Amino acid sequence: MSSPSFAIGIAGGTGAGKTTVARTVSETVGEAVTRIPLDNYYKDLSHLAFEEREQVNYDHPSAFEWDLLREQLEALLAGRSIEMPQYDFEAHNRTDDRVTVEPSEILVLEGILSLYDEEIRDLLDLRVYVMTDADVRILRRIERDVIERGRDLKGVIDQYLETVKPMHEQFVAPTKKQADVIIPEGANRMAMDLLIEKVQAELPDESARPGVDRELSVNGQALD
Ligand code: UZR
Ligand code: MG
Repeated sequence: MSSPSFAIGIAGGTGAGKTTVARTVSETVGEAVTRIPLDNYYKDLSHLAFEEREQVNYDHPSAFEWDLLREQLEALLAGRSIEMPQYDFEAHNRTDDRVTVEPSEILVLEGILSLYDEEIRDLLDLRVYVMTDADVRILRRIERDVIERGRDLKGVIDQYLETVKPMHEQFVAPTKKQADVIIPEGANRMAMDLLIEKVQAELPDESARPGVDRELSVNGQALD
């Protein structure tokens, strides 16, 4: 990779559709896109017992290791590979594995507080906030936590009211003002088309852009 990366931040409440937006960009554009889930930067809580880890407020900015995220984002932007931590939601903890992530043309940082930290924001070229109604978000959260992650419904509801909702209002929702673009209802088709078009325009390889007619030059000399 020769030219510097283009970094996108995708923030928004739990269940807003951030992961779907990031995944759609990544699947459509392909290898040039590297996804950086903010979840992987939850602090290592190995020193706590499982019962204690269950009580941690994961929606508060203090739950994240911002310095590590900043350092690794800077490394990727400078063209260096990183050893990215991995997170286990069942265990509420960082795992022992690290995954080597190579620098790439497009970096997509995705997570509730992606636009929260000023220094992280400064590293981003495009700041996106995904805005979805709270009722839709809690229904998606129930579906994910209860059906996919096997948590009990009462626990999910209590956690939502005790921490997820107040922290969203205090820390996540205000970052909307930091966004360049607000996408309603998650991965809506037109917003995705526009975002993907922008990403493709940032790719250094002309041939990767749709609509560029490579037949118009001979030996690098334009024919027009
Ligand atoms: P998204 N989260 C957990 O449920 N368990 C953990 O161990 C770590 C995080 C939740 C976190 C937040 N809050 O609301 C959500 N809680 O993951 C953010 N409680 O992820 O944006 O994909 O919903
Ligand atoms: Mg997600």
